[in-house]
Amino acid sequence: MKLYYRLFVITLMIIIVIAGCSKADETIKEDVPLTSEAEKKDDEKNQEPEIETSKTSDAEEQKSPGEKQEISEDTKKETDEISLLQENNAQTIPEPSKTEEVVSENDEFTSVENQENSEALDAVTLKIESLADKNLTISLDELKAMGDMIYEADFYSLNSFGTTGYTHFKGVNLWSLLESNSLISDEASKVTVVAEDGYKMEFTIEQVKRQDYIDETNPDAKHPMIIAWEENGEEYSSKEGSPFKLVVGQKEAGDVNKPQWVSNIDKIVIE
Ligand SMILES: Nc1nc2c(c(=O)[nH]1)N[C@H]1C(S)=C(S)[C@@H](COP(=O)(O)O)O[C@H]1N2
Ligand SMILES: [Mo]
Repeated sequence: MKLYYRLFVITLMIIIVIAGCSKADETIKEDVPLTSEAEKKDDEKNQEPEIETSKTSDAEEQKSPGEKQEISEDTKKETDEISLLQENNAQTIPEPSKTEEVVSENDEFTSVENQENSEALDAVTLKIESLADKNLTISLDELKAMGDMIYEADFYSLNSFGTTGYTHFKGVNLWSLLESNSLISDEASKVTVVAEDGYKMEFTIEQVKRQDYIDETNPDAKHPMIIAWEENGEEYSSKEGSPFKLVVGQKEAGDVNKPQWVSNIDKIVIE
């Protein structure tokens, strides 16, 4: 009887131990999926911006098929704008590291920081390349101080779809700028304005020299070609690329002048 009792007690203890273990197992099993689900949610959050932007570019792609060359130019510009935005977004993420402290602690962030700084420095200068290696880099502040050479007016625009508009621009008279810096040599025959996205417009010296571009809706207007840094009272932000735009009026009534407005100028080449 004593033996049976002992066996019974031992069996009971074994059962209790086993039951205890499986309970503990369940607790662990419950913990595991909880953690991974929390991680999943975090991952989803991190991916959200990516999903959104890829949707945007899909929408952009759907716009282009079957449209004319002019449209694909615009679409390209818009796509470039989106990728620029994406780049900016990518650069916005490490922004909390902008304080000196974090920068010196983390080499990776230091290089991002330096890149940002050099891009910002590049952006506020206008580069002019000319024959005979007479290259010039002018800062925005220097341009703003050019007194007489500064031109401000409402410019009429007509694009190839027939869309029209008026935009107020302030900038420097391009011909005066080139002349006063002796950048137009006798051999020079053309001026090419090149944008950061590769878009460019080529002009003859005579076209750049001309000071009486018209506005077919305003008989009083006589515009020079200008390099604008301000549009409708607001300066361009160098965060959105080079803050310079070439602006020109119309050669004659009906002249489609808007495509000639080269935005985000990278450089001006005289050859
Ligand atoms: N850098 C750059 N400038 C550009 C273009 C471009 O693709 N890249 N497109 C041109 C064309 S075809 C037009 S109609 C106008 C459009 O100007 P908006 O974007 O201000 O409407 O910009 C012109 N300047
Ligand atoms: Mo255009």
